[in-house]
Amino acid sequence: MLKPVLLLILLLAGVAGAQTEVGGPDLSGPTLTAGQYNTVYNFFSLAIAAMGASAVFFFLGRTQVASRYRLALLITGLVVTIAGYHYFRIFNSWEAAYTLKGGLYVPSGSPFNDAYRYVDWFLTVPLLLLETVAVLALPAVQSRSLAWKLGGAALLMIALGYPGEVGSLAARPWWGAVSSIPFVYILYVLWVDLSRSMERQLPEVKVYIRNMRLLLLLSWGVYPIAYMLPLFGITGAGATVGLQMGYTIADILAKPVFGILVFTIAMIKSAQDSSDGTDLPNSRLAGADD
Ligand code: RET
Repeated sequence: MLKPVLLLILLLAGVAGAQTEVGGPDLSGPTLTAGQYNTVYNFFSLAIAAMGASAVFFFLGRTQVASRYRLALLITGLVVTIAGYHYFRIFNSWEAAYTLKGGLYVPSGSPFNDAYRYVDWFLTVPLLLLETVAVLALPAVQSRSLAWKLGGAALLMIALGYPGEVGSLAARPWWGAVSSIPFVYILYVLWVDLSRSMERQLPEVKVYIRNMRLLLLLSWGVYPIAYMLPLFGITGAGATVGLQMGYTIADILAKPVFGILVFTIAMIKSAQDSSDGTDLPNSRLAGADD
């Protein structure tokens, strides 16, 4: 499983690299008003604060839950740390991409590097799915199988979307279409496979798992829609600002807010485990025991 995925990623990296060298898209942005520039600036700043603060919360919060759920919180903490770092880089790139001239923000010639998002997704999207599987504390065999299916599909989805993002506009729908195959598969696994394993969860936890899936669908749905916008001629200052705001809101929902749901599930399940005496020292044992 791992080898074909790695080979495909290397191949796509080559395709994407070649495409950017032979004159990829024009990376210099449109001229912005001070209001437009500052709105994006403030949204990036908000994302850095949200990711940084939630990282502290999830790392410290690990001690509040039973040991079998600590892995889920560790992964959640890592996801927001990685995202915080990338938002810091995106923020710096945004600052460098514009200069103030006559009251307007004009492109400085240094391109705004939005590809940081893909680097971020490549690491955090599989981890988000692993954190979802980890907090369910299912039997070990079931957890492993779900983790491979979801993690592998997430890597493929991002790797297949990237060449369309950096390549020519004509190629974008094709890459978008192939990248949507693993996306649909992830949704299928979450709605069909996971529903089967949900039967053994507490009714209270079931509600949170449903909300978690719904939040995932709503926030993740933003990315393929945003990807398609340039194909409908939606470009220019308004589109740039709207897109960056949309991505930032979706990222905060998909990572820190999603993480809070994971934390809540871990708390409820920990309380239940200690009341019925099934709080075992590690998740592997707990899983095998279920
Ligand atoms: C791409 C390419 C076009 C088709 C599809 C895509 C899906 C992207 C997704 C990204 C999720 C990102 C998350 C980030 C969290 O901060 C790659 C845009 C389906 C679903 C969750």
